[in-house]
This record gives sequence, structure tokens and C-alpha cells, in this order.
Amino acid sequence: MCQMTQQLLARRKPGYSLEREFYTDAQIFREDLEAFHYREWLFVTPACELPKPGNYITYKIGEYQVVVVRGADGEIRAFHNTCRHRGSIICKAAKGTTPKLVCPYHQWTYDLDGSLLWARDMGPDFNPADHGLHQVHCRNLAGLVYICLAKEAPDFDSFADVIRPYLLPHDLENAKVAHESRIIENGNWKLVWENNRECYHCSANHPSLIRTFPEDPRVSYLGNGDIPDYIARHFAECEAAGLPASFMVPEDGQYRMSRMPLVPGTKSFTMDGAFAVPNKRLGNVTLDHAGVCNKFHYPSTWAYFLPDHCLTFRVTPVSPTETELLTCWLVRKDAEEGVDYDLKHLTEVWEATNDEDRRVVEDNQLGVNSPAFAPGPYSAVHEASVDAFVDWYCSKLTERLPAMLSAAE
Ligand code: 3BY
Ligand code: FES
Ligand code: FE
Repeated sequence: MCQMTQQLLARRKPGYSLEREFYTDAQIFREDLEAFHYREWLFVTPACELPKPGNYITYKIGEYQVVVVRGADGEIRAFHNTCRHRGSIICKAAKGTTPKLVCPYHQWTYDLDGSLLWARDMGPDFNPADHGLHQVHCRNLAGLVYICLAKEAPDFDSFADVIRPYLLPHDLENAKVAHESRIIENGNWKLVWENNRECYHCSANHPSLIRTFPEDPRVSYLGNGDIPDYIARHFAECEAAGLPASFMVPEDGQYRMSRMPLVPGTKSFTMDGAFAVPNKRLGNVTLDHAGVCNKFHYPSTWAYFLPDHCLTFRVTPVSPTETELLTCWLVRKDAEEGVDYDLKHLTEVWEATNDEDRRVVEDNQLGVNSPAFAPGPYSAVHEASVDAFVDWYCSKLTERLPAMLSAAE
């Protein structure tokens, strides 16, 4: 079966979108999960969702069930959310608070650090120490919690060292989630990403966003390294104010950081371009026109860090043609709704933008489902970043499939 994927990869036409099967086929969907989501570091939640010991969130990705919980020692850890007795799921709510992790089936009881504390009538030979929850790799990067499901996680530190200086001025550890939206887009996860990587669709589809987000494709992606003067000046101004700004992309293109100007005269992603939280800004960015610090990191997240608030996005494949998008709006933890910010003013641009993106992704999926669909060419001006995403996907899948194929034999 993998061979079909290998043949499709081998005949990929550079500069063109992928063939239909990549967006529709159940086998390729399983291969995607295995090649990407089961082995890469994945963003799961802002750490401020778990401010106190016992706060947890659950996360389902592919066949895995995960619980992320803050321990009594303040550490955030992740565990497979499957009981070491007969495997029941332990935490069922999307989020909550609990002093211990108690399995609903036979009440095996685990400490917040995953160790088994109590199991009734298991006999003298039973050793609780052998039955702690299976741990999932978990790291807190300046307030963004990442997990990795692989037995051996890829290196996190070199990525974290690049990203951290961009994030620290935004002080995400002192944030709270002012609003959260969870939507299902009826489209393959790669269509969601491809759409995010270009603003070719913005003028026709994002009337609210383009009030503040520049349509210049070089703001979304500086693929060819030629930096226009106004962006170079913005980088210099930010860096003089102590804010890392320049474009940062690793050799394999898996992530990108940059701090980009917004539409002149605007300061934040709001309908009027004004700060949504003017007097209790999240972070220490004193430069009003610092613009937006843009982060993307395949395959799980993009995010925007503004001088007054921040937005995180989490992308989770659900089926070949369904993707969950979780968006969190972060404000300073002592900012009060109705006093320091108006919720509609804070959220309306990205509520609308997400809905518009959902619609274009769903329309894209419907057309790709047709047997008449054939890959079309990307605009070199506007879609270089889409092409770069598809290149990253194809090269990693090509590299990883042979080992997956032999492991399956
Ligand atoms: O349109 C989108 O989905 C986003 C907006 C900003 C960057 N990207 C092109
Ligand atoms: Fe969890 Fe039995 S399955 S206690
Ligand atoms: Fe969009």
C-alpha cells in the first residue's frame, strides 16, 4: 500500500499542488499520522491553561489519547490517557481540575506525576511502581506546551533556542485564555496548512483581517531572501527595541519566526486596528508598532504574538477530510473582560477569519474530491510558502516511508 504513496511522491510535479489521493485516501492519512504526528513535537496547549496543580487538558490525536497535567511540584507533564489496569480512558473531559487521576472503571488512582498510588485487592505480588502511567515527552517552551508521541523524540532544544527569544517579550506564562474556539474544518489537514501559508486568498475572503494584516506575500513568507526596505527597517526598529524580529527558518523549513509590520497605522488584529487590551498589555513590548510576531511550526501550529495579546492555533487531523482547529486568544492574566477589554473587539477578526478559512478549505476539499481534479500550478509570487510546505511534506514522507514499510512487514 505504501508503494502507492511512493509512486505518487516520485511523480510529484514541483511547483504544483499534490494529487487527489493525498487529500482523500485513508491509507495516506494513516501514513501521514505515522510519519508526522506520531513522531514530531506537537503544540498542545498554552501553559496558562494549566495555571495550578491538578489542572489538566486531554488531547486525542489519531489513535492516541493524551492527558497533560500540572503536578504538585508545578511541572507540566503528559501521559498516555489509558489505564495501566485494563486500559480504560482515565480523564474524559476536555479539561478540568483533579487532585489525583482516578480511573472511572475500577478506581486505580494515580498521582499527578503518573505514579500509581492505589489499586484495590491486587495481591501481595503486585508492585504499583511497575504500573505508573506511560509518559509522553512534554516540554514547556516559554508558555507553549509541546508533546511528542515518539519513543525517542527528535531534538527539541535547537528549535526551542531559536524560538524562545521571540516569545519571551510576550510573557505567555502570565497570560490567561480569554476565549477559545474549536472548529472542525471539512478538509484534509494539508489543505488547512496550504491555505494558511498564503494570502493570495485574503483580498477576496478576509475583509476583516486585511484591515490590519498586509497582503504583501513577503510578510507571510520571505522565501527567496530578498527583504524589502520597509521590512528591513521594521526588523531594525524592533531589534533596537530589544525585540528579535528577523526571519528565522531552519534548513529543512519546518518552522518560521519573524516579526512583521501590520498595515500602516494599525497595531493589533482588531476591526479598528487599535489594541484590544490597551492598558493591561500582555508582555513587555513597549514598541506600539512592533507589529506581529509570526510563528509557524509544522505539522501542528501557527501563532501570532502582538504587543497587547496573542493567538495560538492547534491543527489536529481527524480523518482524511476533517481537521480540528483550536484557537486560543491570550491576554494578561489580570485583564478583566468588560473592563480592560471587550471580548468582541478582541476576537471578532479571527473568529471571522477562521470561519472564512474554514469555508475556503471546505470548498477546496469538495473540488479536490472530484475525479476530474488535477494538480494546478502555484503562483511563484503568492504561493512560494505553500510550495515550501508541500516540499517539506514530500521530502519527509519520502525519507520516512521505506522504514515504515519495512516495519509493517
Ligand atoms: O489567511 C490566512 O489564513 C493567514 C492570515 C495571515 C497569514 N495567513 C496568510
Ligand atoms: Fe482502570 Fe480498571 S481499567 S482501573
Ligand atoms: Fe486565510
